[in-house]
Amino acid sequence: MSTSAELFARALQLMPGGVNSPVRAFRSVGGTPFFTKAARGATLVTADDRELIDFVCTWGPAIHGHNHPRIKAAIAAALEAGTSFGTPNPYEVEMAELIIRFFPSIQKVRMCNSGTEATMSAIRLARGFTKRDKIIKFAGCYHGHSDSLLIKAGSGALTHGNPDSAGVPASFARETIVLPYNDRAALDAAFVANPGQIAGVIIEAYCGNVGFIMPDAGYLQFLREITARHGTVLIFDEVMTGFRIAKGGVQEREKITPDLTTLGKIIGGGLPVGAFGGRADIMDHLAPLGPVYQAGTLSGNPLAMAAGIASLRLLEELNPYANLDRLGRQLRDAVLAACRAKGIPVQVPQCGSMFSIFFTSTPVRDYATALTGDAKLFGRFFHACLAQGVYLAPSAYEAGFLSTAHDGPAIDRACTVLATAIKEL
Ligand code: HOZ
Repeated sequence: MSTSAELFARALQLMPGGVNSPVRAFRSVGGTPFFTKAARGATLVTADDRELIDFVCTWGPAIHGHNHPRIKAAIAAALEAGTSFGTPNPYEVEMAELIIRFFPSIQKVRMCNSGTEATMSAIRLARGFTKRDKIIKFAGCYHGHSDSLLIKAGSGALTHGNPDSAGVPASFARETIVLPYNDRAALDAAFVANPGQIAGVIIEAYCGNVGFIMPDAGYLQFLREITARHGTVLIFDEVMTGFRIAKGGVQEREKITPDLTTLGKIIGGGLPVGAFGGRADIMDHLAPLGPVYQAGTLSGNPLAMAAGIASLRLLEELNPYANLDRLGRQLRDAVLAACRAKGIPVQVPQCGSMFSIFFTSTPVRDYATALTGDAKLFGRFFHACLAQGVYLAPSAYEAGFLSTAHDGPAIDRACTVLATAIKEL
């Protein structure tokens, strides 16, 4: 089999930047990406036959570790019956029942094929429901790559210095108001300045795309109150956090009922999927019942549904959240202790199985403070970890993820590697 270097040389001739998603290209940490030929548990196996402890977890979905036997078996069983039907299928109903059971704010749900589709559709629905055009998003929050949302975005867009993408018409961008996260006064001012015009507010309730950032106490409650007061649809983007921070996502942990929620990642068990759902009176504005159009040839795909159902049923059975938080704290404490010993300023926001490492003395609570992190130092740290067999997200502005498969030797070994890498920085 070809090495990563050989594959990347070929890929560069065939694909822009040699990748199918920009953050994979290692541009912000330098060097060239490895190629993965297999994954199991907490481990990636590279084309060069290296085994890496993986803290990206395919950017969130692999909460049970890679290639879990129950999910594999569910996909194999579904495969026997066919790969796509283009008609309603029984899996979709079971998936909808599970989502609605775990997320009490969701009375009706629509499946789609990615988180980008879910957020794009939720925005259209909020606009169609309220008959208003403007939306509010928060700097550094990334809600996929549709036009309305690719403004001051995090994730790969920020990583590559392009948070406002070329190709988004200025007339579209004008309908998107971007505010600082965690800033109540800015929210108040935006509603005063745009009376009766704001269709929806979309937020990564816990940000995972500018690194991991949590809200100040009471901020999300304030957001709920102000949107309700103005008849504005509150959309929680829980593509990353849904079924990860808690079974019912951030909204369960924070006890908040948004009007709409977007989901993805874990509900596909590693296959491509997205979903959005919420109040029935809003969801019933979707075609075929209502005037807001949204569709998809592969939506509710039986293989993706089967994988997702298996993943959600495992979560129900295992209730792994306390254990995942223990692993997250072990990793956080190892990094904090090593940085303290070395005299390197660091912030390690962590909740359950999500975390970030910002090399800065400034507490990180929004986009501006995330940018105070030393990205060059992060790049050196990233490569020192990779050299010792630990794979962190290849950007200072992405969250890390843990899985149940990290429990045991993997987390112990990873903590040693991270601490040694810090010592040698
Ligand atoms: N939203 C994910 C990372 N922030 C997607 C990964 C990607 O962009 O490839």
